[in-house]
Amino acid sequence: MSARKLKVVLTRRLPDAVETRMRELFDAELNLTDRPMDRAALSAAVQRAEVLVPTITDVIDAELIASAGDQLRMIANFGAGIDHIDVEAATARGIIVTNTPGVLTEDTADLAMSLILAVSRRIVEGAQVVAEGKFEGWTPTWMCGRKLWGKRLGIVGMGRIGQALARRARAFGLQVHYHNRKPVSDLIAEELGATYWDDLDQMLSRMDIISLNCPATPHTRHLLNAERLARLQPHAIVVNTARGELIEEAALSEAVRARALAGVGLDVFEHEPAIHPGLLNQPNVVLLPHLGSATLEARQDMGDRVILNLMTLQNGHRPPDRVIPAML
Ligand code: 8YV
Repeated sequence: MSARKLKVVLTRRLPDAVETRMRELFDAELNLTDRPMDRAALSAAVQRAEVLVPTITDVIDAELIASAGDQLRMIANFGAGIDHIDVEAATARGIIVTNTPGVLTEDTADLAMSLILAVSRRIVEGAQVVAEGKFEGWTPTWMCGRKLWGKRLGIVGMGRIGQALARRARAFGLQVHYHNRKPVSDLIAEELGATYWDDLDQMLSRMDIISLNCPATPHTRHLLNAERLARLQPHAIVVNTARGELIEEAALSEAVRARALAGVGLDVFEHEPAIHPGLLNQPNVVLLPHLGSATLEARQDMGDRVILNLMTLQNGHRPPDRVIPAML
């Protein structure tokens, strides 16, 4: 006999194939307008859903979790980062939290590498010159960026995405350095030719390129603050495809305008979707609208991961992608 279908509430539109499968397998309530749910709508959702499927645009804090009905069994996030969910509060109420790890690793690493290339080689600036009809022919000294080959890349956060970036960086001739809570295994360190720095400040002052690839937690908020930004070399560039909260955006804007930094590439912002005005319209700043996992394949795979977690719960098993407070 098939299990009773779980009542599932999706807060946003997901890819068609994912939504269709969810309708087949569960008692799934879709958000056909794709308008983000406001606080009242979210609060009503956690009072009727057995599983809530939120995204990064939903704030699932302790207060919202406290207002949930006893029927809420799981919060199955469509996305890897879970900094918008109070996992401790959920776990304390016996509500399972899951995410979608692994399936957006390669795409996010591609985007980090793209930003490194775009900033170093002035790709966006060059494309803009052409688009504006201002290209008047090649010159020996015009639009020179910086060579990647042989430079030092410092990766902050050597999890899945950090390692995937390191693999790409090696192919571009970059020397890989990293800071992490603990060193990676000898096998991975050898494969990546990666040098570990337990002291972030020491690493920052020696790198040509810094890439942020760690999760946002209370410990990593403003990890790059004014003091740390001042440690960077003036020719250094900073790339962030992780979470905006990792950087004190006002201080970054000041540093880039004061030429204390050579360039910046950001896919995420401290007060997303708002962007510090000082970062706008700067030739050495490349800004993207949170595109890390924005491929058709990754979004489908993320949906499949959510379905897997839902299905295992429905069948009475432990969902594979549970996030537990000790992991944070
Ligand atoms: C997702 C992301 O698209 O998965 C993540 O952590 O940052 C994004 O690339 C987003 O979180 C969807 O909820």
